[in-house]
Amino acid sequence: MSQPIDAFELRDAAAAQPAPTPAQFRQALLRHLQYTVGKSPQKASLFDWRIALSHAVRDHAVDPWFNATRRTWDEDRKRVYYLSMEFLIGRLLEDQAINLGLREVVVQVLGEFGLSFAEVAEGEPDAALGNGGLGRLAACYLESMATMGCPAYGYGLRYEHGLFRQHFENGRQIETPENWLATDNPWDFTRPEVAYPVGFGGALAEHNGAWIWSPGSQVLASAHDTPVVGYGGKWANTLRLWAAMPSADLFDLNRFNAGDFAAASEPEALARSLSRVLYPNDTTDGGKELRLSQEYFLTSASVQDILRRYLAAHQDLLKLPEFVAIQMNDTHPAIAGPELIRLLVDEHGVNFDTAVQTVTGVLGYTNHTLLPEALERWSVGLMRKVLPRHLQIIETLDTQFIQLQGSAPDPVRLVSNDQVSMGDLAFATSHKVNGVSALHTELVSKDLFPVHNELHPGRIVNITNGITPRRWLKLANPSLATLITDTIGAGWETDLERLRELEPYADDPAFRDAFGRSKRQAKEHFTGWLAQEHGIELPADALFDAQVKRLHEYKRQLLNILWTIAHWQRIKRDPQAGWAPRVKIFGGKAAPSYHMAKLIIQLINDVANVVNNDPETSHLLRVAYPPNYGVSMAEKLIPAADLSEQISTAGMEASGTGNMKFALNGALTIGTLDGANVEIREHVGAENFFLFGLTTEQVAERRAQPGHARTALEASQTLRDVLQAIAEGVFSPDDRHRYDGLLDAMWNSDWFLVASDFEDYDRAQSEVADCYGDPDRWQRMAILNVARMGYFSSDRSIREYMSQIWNVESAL
Ligand code: RUG
Repeated sequence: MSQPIDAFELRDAAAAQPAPTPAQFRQALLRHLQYTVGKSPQKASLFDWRIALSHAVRDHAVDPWFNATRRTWDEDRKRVYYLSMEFLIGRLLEDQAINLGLREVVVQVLGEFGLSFAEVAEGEPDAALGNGGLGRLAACYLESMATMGCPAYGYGLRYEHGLFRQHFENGRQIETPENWLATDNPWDFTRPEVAYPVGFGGALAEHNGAWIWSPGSQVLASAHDTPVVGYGGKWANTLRLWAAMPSADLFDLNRFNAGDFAAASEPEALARSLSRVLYPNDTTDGGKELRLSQEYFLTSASVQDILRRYLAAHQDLLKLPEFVAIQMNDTHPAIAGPELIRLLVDEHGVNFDTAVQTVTGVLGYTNHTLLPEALERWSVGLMRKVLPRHLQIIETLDTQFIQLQGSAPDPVRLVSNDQVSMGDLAFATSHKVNGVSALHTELVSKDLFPVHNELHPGRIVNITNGITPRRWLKLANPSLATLITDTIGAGWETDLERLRELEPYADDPAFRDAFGRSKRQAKEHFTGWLAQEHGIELPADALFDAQVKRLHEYKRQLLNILWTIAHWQRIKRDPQAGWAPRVKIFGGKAAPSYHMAKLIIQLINDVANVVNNDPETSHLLRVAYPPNYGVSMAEKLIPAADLSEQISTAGMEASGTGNMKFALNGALTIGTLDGANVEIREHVGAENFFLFGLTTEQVAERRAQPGHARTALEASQTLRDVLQAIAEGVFSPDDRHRYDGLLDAMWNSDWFLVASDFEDYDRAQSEVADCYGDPDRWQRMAILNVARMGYFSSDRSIREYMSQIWNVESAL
C-alpha cells in the first residue's frame, strides 16, 4: 500500500484564521463563485451561490482540522474510532457556519446580494446515510466529540444512494432512490491515495501452524473525508467514508468492443455495489450476503487504516488499547473483533490469546435494541462463504467462551443452531458494552446478556443517549435560541445544564409571553414551509401534536391514528363542546418490505383524507403527513410542536432521541415509561409530562394473558367504535377490506398492546386538552421542560463515553 495520509497529517498547519470581516468574507465568496464555480454574481443560480458559499465556509474548517490532526500526532494522543454503518448527517452548510462562528457574517454578506441564508441553504441535499435514530445519534456524537476536543474519526460508508425518498400515491408509500451525490458535494475531500484492499471468500490453508487466507475476490475501499468542526471552531475531527472501487481494471474492453456492453461492465458494477445503497432490510438471501459484505468492507478498511496510523508512530501492537479505542455502533461492525484478531495473529505474529486480550481492550460495543429481529445473526454457511478465516476465529472464541462458563449445562454460545450471534460476539470481544438509556441497559443486563453479565461484572455500563444542542436548538430554533441567550446569556450551547437558569422565568408572565411568541414564530416558519413545499395548509393557532419517527408497530403510530379517529367521532357527536383545535402531524418512513407498517401509513393518509375534508370538523381537527421525513424536515417541525408523542410499548424503544429534541424545544411529552422517556420525565418533573400506559413488567404479564386483545377491546366502547368505522370502510370506501388484516391483528393478537393501552392514552390526551386550555399552565410546563433538558446534551453522553469506555482525554 502507498503511504497515503501521513504526509498530509503531519504537515505543518498554518495558524488558525481569525474571524473574517464582512468585506473579507464577501471577497472570499466572490472568489469561489468565480474560480471554483465559474460564475459571475449576475449569472449565478442559487445552486452556484450555495457551492461557492460552502467552499468559503469550508475554508475556515481547514485550519482547525489541520491543527487538531497535527496536535494529536505531536502529543501522541489516544484516538477514538467510531465505526457505524449509518451517519444521518443532514445538511452541513448552516451547521458548519454556526460552529465556525460565521452565521452572522454569512447572513450579512448574502443579504448584500439580495439572498437569504435560508433559501441558499435549502438547496443542499440531506446526507441521509442512515435509517433513523442510530444514524442520527452517530452524527450528534461526531459533532460533540469535535466540540469536546476528543480526537476522533468517524468511519462509515459513502452510499451513493442514502435512505430512499418517500412519496405517497393514493396514500401508499412509494420509494424512489435518493441521489445526494447527483450534483456536487462541496464537503468532500477525496483521498484517492488512501485505499485498502478488502478480500472476500476464497480458501484457507495451514502452513507451519499458521493460517493463510487467500481471498477469492478483492474490492478497494477508497477514502472520502469530511471535516467535522466543533462549536467555536477550536477542534475538528474527520468523518471518513469508504467508497467501493474495483481492485483492478475490471472493465472488459474486448467484450465492450464486441458489443456486449452490459457484460463488459458487470464485474466493475458488482464491486461498486458494496457502497451503492444504504441497507433498508435483510429479508432476501441475496441481500443478506450484500449486507454482510458491506459490514466487513466498512470494518476491514477502517481497521486497516487504524493499524496503519498506529504503526506509523508505535511498534508494540500490544499497547494498542493505550492509544486506540474503537466503538462499534451496534453489531453492524462487530466483525471488527475477529478482523483485528486475524490481523494481529496472521499478519503480525501475535499469539492468539494475547491478541484476544489486546483487541478486547480496544473495542467497545453499543447495543441499541432488544428486538430479536434486529439482533444480527449470520448463518454459518454464509459466513464460511464470505469470511472463512473469521468464522474459524469466531469458532475458537466460542470454544473459549464455553470453557469460561465451566460446567454450565446449557452454555451461551457465539455460534449455535448454525448461526453466529453477532451480539454475543460483540460482547465477548469488548471491554465495555453500553445500553442507551437506564431502562434499556437494565433490560440488556437482565434479559439479553445475563450470562455475559455474570461472567464479566462491570462490563455493562449505561450511557443515556444525547442530542447536540447546536443543531437541535441553535440552528433549528433561532427564535427560542435567541430568547434563551437574551435571558441567560451565551454559553448554554456548550454547557446545556445552564438552561436551569431559565427555571425562575417560568413564573414571569413577560417571559412566558415571549416564550409563546417564539413558539408561534417556529410554527409559522414550519407552516409556511409546509404550504410552499407540500401544499399543506395548517392553522398555526392549533395544538400541534406530532409523532415523527420510523414507522414500526412497536412505536405505535397505530395507537395515535386510532385515537385520532375516536377524537373525530367525538367532535362529530358534539361539535360545540369547546374542543381545542388540533393538528395531528405524522412523519416517517417504513422499510420497503414491512407490510404492516406500510398499511398503517396508508390508514393515516386515508384518515387524513376523510377528516381534512369534513366541513363539520376540519376547523377543529386536521391530520398532516408530509412525505419524506428526514433531518431537514425535523429541524423545522420539532420547534413547531406543542405535543410530542413518545408512545411505544414499554420495554421496546431502547432510548429514543426525538423525545429529547421535542422536549428541548418546549414540546410537552405524552409518553409511556419506555427508553429515555423515563429519564426525561425524572428530569422535567412528573407534573410536566403526560404519562400513560403499562410498564415493562405489566407488558410482560399482559402478553401472557390469553385473549388480552379481545378483553381490552370489550372494555372500550370508544375503541370498538373506531374499529367498526374502519371495518365499514369509512376511510377506504374504494376498498372496504383494505384493513381487514390490521383489524384481525387488533382483535386476535395485538402484540404491541394498542388495545390494552388505549383507554389510558385517551385519559392522558384529555389531560393534554385541559392543560392546553390553560395557556399559562401550559407555557410554564413547556418552559420547565426546556430548562431541565440540559442532561440530554450529547456533550454529556460523550463525556461519559470518554471517561467510562474510551479512557481518553480532551485535547482542549
Ligand atoms: O430504536 C433505537 C432507538 O430507540 C435509539 O434511540 C437509537 C439510538 O440509540 O437507536 C435506534 N435503533 C436501534 N436503530 N436501529 C436499531 C437496531 O439495532
